[in-house]
Amino acid sequence: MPMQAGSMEEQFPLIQRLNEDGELVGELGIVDEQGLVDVYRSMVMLRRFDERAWNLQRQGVIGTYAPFKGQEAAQLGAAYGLGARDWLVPTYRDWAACWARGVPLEHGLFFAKGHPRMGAVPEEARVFPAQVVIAAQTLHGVGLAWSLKLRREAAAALVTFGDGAASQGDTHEAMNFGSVFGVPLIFFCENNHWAISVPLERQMRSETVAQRALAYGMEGFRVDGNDYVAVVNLVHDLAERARRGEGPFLVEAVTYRLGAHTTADDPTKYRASDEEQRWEQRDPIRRLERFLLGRGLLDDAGIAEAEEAALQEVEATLERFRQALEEDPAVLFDHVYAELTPQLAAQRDRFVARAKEVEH
Ligand SMILES: Cc1ncc(C[n+]2csc(CCOP(=O)(O)OP(=O)(O)O)c2C)c(N)n1
Repeated sequence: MPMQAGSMEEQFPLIQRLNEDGELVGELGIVDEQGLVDVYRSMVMLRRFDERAWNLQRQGVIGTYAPFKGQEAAQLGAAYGLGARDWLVPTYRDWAACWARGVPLEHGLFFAKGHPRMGAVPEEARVFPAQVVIAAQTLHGVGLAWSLKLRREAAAALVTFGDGAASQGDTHEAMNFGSVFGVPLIFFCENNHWAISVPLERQMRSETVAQRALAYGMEGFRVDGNDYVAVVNLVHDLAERARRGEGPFLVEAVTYRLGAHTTADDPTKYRASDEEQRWEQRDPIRRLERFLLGRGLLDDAGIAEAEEAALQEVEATLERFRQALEEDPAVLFDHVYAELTPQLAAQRDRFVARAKEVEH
């Protein structure tokens, strides 16, 4: 048994501002009511996109896709808490966060398609390409943040990782190294309770992920990851502190993966439906909706309008995706190196010539 059961949950209490019933239990902080309506509309759109991506895999249009359903508040809170000059270092499940930083949503489809454009992240978004090697991005995040520090840039970085990744050696090396070098980084764990079929209690003996910060001499925080208001305020505050040289920090955003691990997974084989139903009640979108309805900032017409706008945005995203599929396959060579090596340039020429032959 862990020592002093209960004490860590007391030491790292769950930070909440909007409770499960959509009642404000803290300050709105950096967000305003109208801004929350926009965030609600974004969440609805992202949920519809996520569902659509799932269907595209079933239709054979894309390959494996990892849905973020249920994690919208954690991801938008993390992304919108950062400043324009800060950086996001994401995983394969963070399309909502990437989108909020300015990466077009079709990048999630490019990634699932293996389309070469998946690595061509718009530079101004300050987002790394999505990482699928579990936890590797924590080290990249430390390297990036260290470079920001060495260059004296007034910028911070936030690296996301899952509860499963929290057990990986890379994460521990990254936290130790990052802490020793005082890098301006937020380690942001999206604790969605499952690493494919491995539940949190089989993942670690510690009560919380946040408490691991103690071992590395960092400050750690546990935040309700389904509470957008709490997450965005916490990240905003920590990013500011990180820019002042007080980092790194560890944040555990307690959330839940409402969908399957990926389109290649069937969670009914390993988790109980009553657990899923419990977390459905805490759905971040419903929570925000309840708050906005209660404040008179949203009504049935507003909800219907959000759905309509979501549909249009998702259609526009799919259209851009389809157009990219029509592109010359030689785009494969465009986004790996700024300048092709002579060998790659030769390969490209052979590829183009062969493609022409096949066409005729
Ligand atoms: C180094 C490495 N080992 C194993 C895998 C296979 N794998 C893909 S996702 C995953 C579970 C990750 O769980 P978690 O970190 O909790 O993130 P989540 O998928 O729940 O967002 C594993 C083991 C991998 N991609 N990389």
